[in-house]
Amino acid sequence: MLPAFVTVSVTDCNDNAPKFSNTEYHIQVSENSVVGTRLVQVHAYDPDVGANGLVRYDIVSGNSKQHLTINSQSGVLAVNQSLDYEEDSKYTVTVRACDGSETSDECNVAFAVIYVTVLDENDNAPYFIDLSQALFEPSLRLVVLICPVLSPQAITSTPTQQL
Ligand SMILES: [Ca+2]
Ligand SMILES: [Ca+2]
Ligand SMILES: [Ca+2]
Repeated sequence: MLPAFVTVSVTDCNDNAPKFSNTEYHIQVSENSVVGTRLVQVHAYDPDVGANGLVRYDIVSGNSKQHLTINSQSGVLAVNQSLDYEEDSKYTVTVRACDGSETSDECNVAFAVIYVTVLDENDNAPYFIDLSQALFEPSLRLVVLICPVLSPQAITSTPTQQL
C-alpha cells in the first residue's frame, strides 16, 4: 500500500498588529524650517503577509492646526505649515499605525508619540509700544518705574545731595 500524502496550505490571517520600533520619538526643529522639511520617519513592523501586513500611518492627535503632516505609507513626519516658536513651541503628536487594506473596515492598530520641540530663531525685530494705548490694553505687560520726585526747593536747599 502506498503512503498517502496530504498537502495542507495554511492561509494567513490578520492576527498580528503592527508594532512600532520606537513608541516615543523626540525631535527638534527650527521655527524657520520651510514647509516640507522632514522631521522623522516612524516605522511599525507587521509580520503578516500581503495586505494583512501593510501598515498605514496617520496622526490622531496633537496636530489641530495642521502644522505637521505624515506620509501614510512612508511614515515620514514633515512640516506642513510655517512654524512659529512664539505661537507654538511644542507639539505632542500621536501617530497611529493601522494594518490591512485601505478598503477594509477592520484593522489592528498601534500608537507612538512624537514630541516635537520648536527652536526659537531671531525672527522678530524690536518695536516700540505706544504707551498711551498700553495704559488701556490689559494684555500688554507694562513695567512702571517709580522714581522719587523731589521738589525744586529740596534740590536747591541741599546742593551737595545726590539722587
Ligand atoms: Ca497584521
Ligand atoms: Ca516666530
Ligand atoms: Ca523667534
